[in-house]
Amino acid sequence: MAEEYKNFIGGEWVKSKSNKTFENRNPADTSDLVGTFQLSSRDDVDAAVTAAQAAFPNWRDTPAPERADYMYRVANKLRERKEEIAKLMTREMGKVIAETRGDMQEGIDTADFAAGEGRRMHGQTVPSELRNKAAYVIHRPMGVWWLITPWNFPIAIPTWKTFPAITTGNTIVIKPATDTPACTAKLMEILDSAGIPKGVINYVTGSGRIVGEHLINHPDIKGISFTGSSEVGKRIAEVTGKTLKRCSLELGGKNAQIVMADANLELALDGALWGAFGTTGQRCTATSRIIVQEGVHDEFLAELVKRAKALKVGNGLDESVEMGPLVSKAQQETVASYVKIGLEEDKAELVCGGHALTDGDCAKGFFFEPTIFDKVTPDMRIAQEEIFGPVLSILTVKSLDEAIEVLNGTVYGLSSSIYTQDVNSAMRAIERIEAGITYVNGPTIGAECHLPFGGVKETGNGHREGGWTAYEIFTEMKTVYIDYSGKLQRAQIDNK
Ligand code: UN1
Repeated sequence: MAEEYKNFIGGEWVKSKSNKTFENRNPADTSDLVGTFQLSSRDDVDAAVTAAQAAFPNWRDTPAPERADYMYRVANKLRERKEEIAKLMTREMGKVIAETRGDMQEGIDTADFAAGEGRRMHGQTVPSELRNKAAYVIHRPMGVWWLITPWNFPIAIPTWKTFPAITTGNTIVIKPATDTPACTAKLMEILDSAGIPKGVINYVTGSGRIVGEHLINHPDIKGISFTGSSEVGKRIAEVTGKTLKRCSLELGGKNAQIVMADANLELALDGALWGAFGTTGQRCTATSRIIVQEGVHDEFLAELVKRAKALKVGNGLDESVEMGPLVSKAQQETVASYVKIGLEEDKAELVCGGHALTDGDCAKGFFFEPTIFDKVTPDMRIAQEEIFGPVLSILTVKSLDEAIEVLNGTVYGLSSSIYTQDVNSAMRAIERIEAGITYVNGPTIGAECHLPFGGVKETGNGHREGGWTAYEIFTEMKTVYIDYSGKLQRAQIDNK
């Protein structure tokens, strides 16, 4: 009998008032039921916000270094439970065990970083124009934040949002994707066992439509942090635009790796394979386009296809497997539909993969072959739209200028990469690529948790979650002036 997971509200594990649950199954083997989860209603959401609101004043007034101390304990508990939760994550989400260990490690690193950051939370101190007057900036917590997290990084992304949000003194309600609620429940257990006061963290599961729309409009929610599709992000921005709630969005990507003719091809191949097929192509940062300079195209493609075909696809709990399933049937269908779209394009040529895997053990889940299209042109849908699966498009260009133009020619701008041994090409690309992240001689994936993470254009709305910038997102800045002259000093603008 699979475990029934409950909501976590006000420090208690409680059932939904709806009395309804939903199932979560292993995408590598759908006979494996990971658990049942609460199909929450608006009443549950309201209860979670009320609990978070009630916990806020005391948590806000707790010194930040004391709040950060909890993060040390959380980091240690994550370390202790790394293997157990990594295994659960592979069962829940499908990515291979080496990668779910990595996802846990990102959570651990994020906790370590939060623990240190709580002792900093720098505001600037600058001189005043006037004598006997001080001027500086402090960061104040805002209240209840609503965090909406995706399924592709079931621990790392919830930690990116939760740890800075609470270390800066906010309280939270988190709603994980319906495909990966179990890992977030484990994160709640860990935060709770680290002694975080009741009501600071609250967790509700269920449909985005029911839980989501209600929360965006909730008057007690002060900010919303969302990672997911550009379509949903735009809807959140529209609603929060009307109420002027803060919202931090990390949305789609159509990330590209440029391979210049002077590149170390061996390195570029390693990067392409890992960037495109790691996490079964289901990272926001995944490489979905290779922009290769003519001259090395044939050699590069032949070797890439050989390596992609050799990837071992299967259940990610098997340590020798290199690529797991897609997260769900719906995702598998989306990927298949994009292969069809690619095949219908005039010139695009399917050179590898293209099919769902249905033989042997793969019949139990949502597997798909590593897939490569060659002769893709920039206007094709497979070169423009986010697929979120193991489908890679190869585009050929003549020059660096053309490569950058093609790279920039989508609505997205999250991650990017250039392989070249020419420092001048690298520097020009760094300056001109429109993306939040550019790697030189590294794949588009693998961002480090202590640096700003996010993108430009339709990938986001200007915020960077990750690193020290996350601590700015979750706080209001207050500028403080202290006049210790003992008399009215008019500001310079008023007395010159
Ligand atoms: C994501 O793809 O949604 O940069 C996040 C990376 C990881 C995080 C990716 N650190 O690959």
